[in-house]
Amino acid sequence: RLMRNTLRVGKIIKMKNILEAPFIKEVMLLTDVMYKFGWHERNSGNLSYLLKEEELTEYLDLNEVKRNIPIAFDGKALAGKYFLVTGTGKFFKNVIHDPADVLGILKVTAEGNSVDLLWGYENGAAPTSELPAHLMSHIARLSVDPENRVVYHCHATNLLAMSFSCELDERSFTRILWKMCTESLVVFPEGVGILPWLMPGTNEIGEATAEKMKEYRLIVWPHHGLYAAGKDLEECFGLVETAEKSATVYTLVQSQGGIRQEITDEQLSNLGKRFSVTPRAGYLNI
Ligand code: 2HA
Ligand code: ZN
Repeated sequence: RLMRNTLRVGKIIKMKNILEAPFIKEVMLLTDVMYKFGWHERNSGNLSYLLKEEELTEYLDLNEVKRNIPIAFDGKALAGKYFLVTGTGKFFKNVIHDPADVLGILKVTAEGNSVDLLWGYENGAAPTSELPAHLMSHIARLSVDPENRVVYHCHATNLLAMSFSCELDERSFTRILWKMCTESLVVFPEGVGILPWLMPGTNEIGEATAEKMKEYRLIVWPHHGLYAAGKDLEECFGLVETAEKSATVYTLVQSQGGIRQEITDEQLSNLGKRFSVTPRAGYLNI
C-alpha cells in the first residue's frame, strides 16, 4: 500500500503541465497571430499536428483514455498515431484563453474507425469536421516528406479574393504570386495547387486535397480558403503568410491601377539559382 502510494505520488510529481509543452505553446502563440491576421472568423479553419509519443509521455498518461470518438473515415493507415486537432465548432480566437476547450489530443485506434481522446475537448467537443481532409493529407504528405507533421486550413482573405478575380489555373495563379514579392518563389518554388469548388467536410474534398498534397504544400480551395502543410505550425504559418503577402500586394496593385513593371521571368530564374530552389518546371517563360 505504502509502495503503491509512493509510486502514485512519484508519477504525479513527474508529469509536467501540458500547457508548458513546446507544441502547445507554439499552437497557442500562432493561432492567436493567425486569428489577428483575419484568417479565422468565427469557427473557421482547423489544424492537425502529428505528435511523437516521446513528446507526450512527460505530460500525459497515455493509457488514460477520456473518451472514444468515432470517425467517418478509414484511418487504419494512421493507427496508433497521436494528433493534436482543433475541435469542431471551436474558435481559433479562443485557443490562447482556453486551449483545453478548443484543442484535443487523440490517438487513432487500431481499427482506424475511431480516436481515443487523451486530453482536451473539455466541454464535449469532437475533432474538426475536416478531419478526413486532414488525415488523408497527413498520409499523402508523409509519403513524400517523412518530416511533415502539420496540416492547416484557414480563410486567408486576399488569396480567397483572388479565387474570384483570377483564372483558377495553377500556373497562372502561381506566377502572379511569385511576381508580387521577391520572397515568394523562394518560399514556395513548387507553386500553389488549386482544387475545383467542392463540398467542405466530405471524403471527396479530403481525397482531392490529399492527392494535391503529394505535389504542393499550399492548396487553394476556391471561394473558401487554403490548405497548407509543413514540418511544424511555424512553417505552415510562414508559407501562408508569404503567399498571403503576395496576394495582398496584388490586391493593392490592382487598386492602384494595375501592373506597370514587374519581376521578369529571367529575374525569377536567377533568384531560384541564387537560393538553390527549383521553380516548378514549365512555370517560367525561359
Ligand atoms: O472549420 O473552415 O472548412 C470550419 C471550416 C470548414
Ligand atoms: Zn474552411
